[in-house]
Amino acid sequence: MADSTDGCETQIPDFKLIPHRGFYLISGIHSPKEVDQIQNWEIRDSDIFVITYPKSGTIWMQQILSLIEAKGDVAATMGQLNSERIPWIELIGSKKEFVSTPSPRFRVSHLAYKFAPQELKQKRGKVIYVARNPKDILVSYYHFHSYATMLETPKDFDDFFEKFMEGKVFGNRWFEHIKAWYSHRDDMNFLYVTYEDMIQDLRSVVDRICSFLEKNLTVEQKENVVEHSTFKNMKKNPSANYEPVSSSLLNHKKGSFMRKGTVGDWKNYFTVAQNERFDLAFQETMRDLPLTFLWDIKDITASLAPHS
Ligand code: PPS
Repeated sequence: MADSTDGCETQIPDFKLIPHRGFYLISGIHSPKEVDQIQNWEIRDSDIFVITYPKSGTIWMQQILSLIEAKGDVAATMGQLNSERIPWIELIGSKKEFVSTPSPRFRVSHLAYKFAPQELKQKRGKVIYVARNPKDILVSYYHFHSYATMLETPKDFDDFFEKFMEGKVFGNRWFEHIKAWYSHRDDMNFLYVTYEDMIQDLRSVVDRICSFLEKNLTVEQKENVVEHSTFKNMKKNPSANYEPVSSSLLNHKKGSFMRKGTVGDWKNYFTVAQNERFDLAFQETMRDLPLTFLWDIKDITASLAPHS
């Protein structure tokens, strides 16, 4: 079905992107009517929402939070997918479970700021926004479009690059997603974390999250949280890497959720011209936001090196 108001629509075999109030949802997975109701959800002070643009480290934060709740005991987190322990609010039918879940309720969302519960915007509950450098997001999302059956497989990288820049993907334009959430940070109990922070010093990020959530963990418990949230360990943990998810949603022959887990993979994909275009869009859109990103794994190694 075409949307005459913004003229954008993408057809895919089983699922399709459906424009709804200027934001793409996925038919069969999201219901525009239910998404519109989210703003009226009653929020408890103990609720914790993880907000991400796709491919920014959602599953990683789900793993960290699950482990913090379990005080580092990985055995207590096994047997349930990360998305079952910390579900998406935008999926069809999510409200019923949200209402019946005892506190503290952990949830994730890729939705734009405008769809968020009003009470969250009045400092009820807490928000952890995970951001990632958008060039690596683009590459990760490109691969995910071949792996996830609910998303249209791109013709090639150039084709996906254009779609991402135009925002013709679930999540729409990265620039607008982060801008809206971040510029309203003072209206919420808000913690901003980056994927690159987590790569650089996961232990410090765990400390920051624990103090934000007022969780008292021992040194050993925090070390266990870190240990079981590393890329290497999550990759071999079926509950943390979506291995058991049905092939009707994820085509495990075409990829894996835990793909590379690094910083700077975009350099293997972007042409010089694409990089220049991206930088220009970044400078134009982000100039009012005090946000910086690490774009290369070498920047991280350099910042960890002892200062002479
Ligand atoms: S989704 O589909 O939006 O929920 O995907 P999301 O979980 O946000 O992002 C997936 C990317 O995060 C990487 N990842 C990690 N990197 C480093 N360390 C750990 N522990 C980790 N866990 C997940 C995952 O590999 C995807 O990135 P790419 O670049 O594709 O590897």
